[in-house]
Amino acid sequence: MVDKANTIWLDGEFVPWDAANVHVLTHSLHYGLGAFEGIRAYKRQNGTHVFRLREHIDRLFDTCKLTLLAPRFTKEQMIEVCCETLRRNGMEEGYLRPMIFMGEGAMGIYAPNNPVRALVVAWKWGAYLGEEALKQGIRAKLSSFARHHINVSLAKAKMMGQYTNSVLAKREAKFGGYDEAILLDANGYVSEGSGENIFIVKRGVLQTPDLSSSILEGITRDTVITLAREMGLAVEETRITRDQLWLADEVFFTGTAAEITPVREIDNRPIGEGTVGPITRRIQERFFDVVRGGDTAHVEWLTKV
Ligand code: PPE
Repeated sequence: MVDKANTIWLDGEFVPWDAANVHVLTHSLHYGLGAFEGIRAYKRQNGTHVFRLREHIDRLFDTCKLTLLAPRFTKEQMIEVCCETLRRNGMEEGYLRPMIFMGEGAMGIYAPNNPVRALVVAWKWGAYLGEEALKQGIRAKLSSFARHHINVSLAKAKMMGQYTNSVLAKREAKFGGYDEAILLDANGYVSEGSGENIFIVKRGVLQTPDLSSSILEGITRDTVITLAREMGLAVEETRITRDQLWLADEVFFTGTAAEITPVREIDNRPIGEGTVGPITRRIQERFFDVVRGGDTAHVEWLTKV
């Protein structure tokens, strides 16, 4: 359950948490067209900072561009609203969820004159897959659901309706007793988790699916590629097959919510030793140092609240 905070920003004003409601004829509720983001703010020694806020808002507007939605607020306004939402709720750490969606008015698929609405809500979100998952790693399952083909949907959009694919895959994995799903793309290559990008480590080299595949262009993925290269590790953006995944020395997920979550088993096959691998551990430590620790090598990624 999400703990209630004080206030939510809806269409330009802050309203009490319980008053932030939308009508049942909200177009996006029926048809799923809408853009959203997930952003984390961390408490650092010198105060709360939002991690890579600019890049997340850029992606929010990219999703709007891809889906032909015209937000009524600018990027600068959305950035300020994100910070203000944290301030007004007195949150030192939290998860921000901006959303641009189609409101009520006409029904039917087209409905071009329905208002384009906007919200930003913040809540406290601990480790996405649990504290234990960060420390010990998780058990994942290849999904029977394929990731959207690049021309079936919009892989580079963080679009609301697209997430039924993720929800179906996640529920299938959980009902089967696993922690998370890994989806292959429509051609059979490894794509991503239900809400995470995926990396494998083989003979000391990191590999992750390339951007022309059906993956979301994850901001944590980019963070990890940057940090890994700075640490002297080789990173390849490439196609990965199912058997390469099973035979990897290490596997981990990346995402704003999931942060760096090690994967210790896939389809009942232990990954490496079946524990968290040494490179995964190093990357995880560096990541947490950069987002909430004392590492100041990437202050350009931090927005002070
Ligand atoms: N792939 C998918 C499908 C995805 O949803 C996410 C984020 C990522 C990759 C990683 O992207 P990034 O956060 O930029 O590194 N998933 C968000 C939603 C999770 C949820 O359950 O809601 C997130 O991590 O915030």
